[in-house]
Amino acid sequence: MKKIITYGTYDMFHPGHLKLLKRAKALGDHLTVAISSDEFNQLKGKSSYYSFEDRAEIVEALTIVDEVIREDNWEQKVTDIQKLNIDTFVIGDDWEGHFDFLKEYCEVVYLKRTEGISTTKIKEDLKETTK
Ligand code: C2G
Repeated sequence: MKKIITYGTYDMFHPGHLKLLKRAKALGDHLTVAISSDEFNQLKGKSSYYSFEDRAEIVEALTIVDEVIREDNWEQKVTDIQKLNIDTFVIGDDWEGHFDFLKEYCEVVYLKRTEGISTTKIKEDLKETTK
């Protein structure tokens, strides 16, 4: 069984998130998604609209997702990959090159980001329409 892992905040779940997860799952048989905790989001300089619990519940409900874990820090990826016997680490190409160090432990794949959509853009567009 080929195991895939990916990491992210996944706030205000949108088509860009879904397209990433679908392509990640298509690379293997089992997909684990590590959802950034609220505390880790602060470290990332991000504040999410929904709590960790709500963001994790939405992603966990997807049939293409087999497992959800917490992402609490930058350092846990290596131990996650070893502990979970991960074959492939996947993330959007906005992170191109940032996680090449994981190539020592598993395959690393950067998938093209879906253009024109982001949680930030959704918030900005909504602000415009409600003016
Ligand atoms: N994504 C995408 N297309 C978009 C928006 C996001 O493909 N239009 C992808 C990102 O590249 C990422 C995933 O969806 O792979 C989740 O995006 P975010 O929730 O923004 O995650 P991020 O803040 O990038 O967290 O340790 C890694 C970090 O936790 C990644």
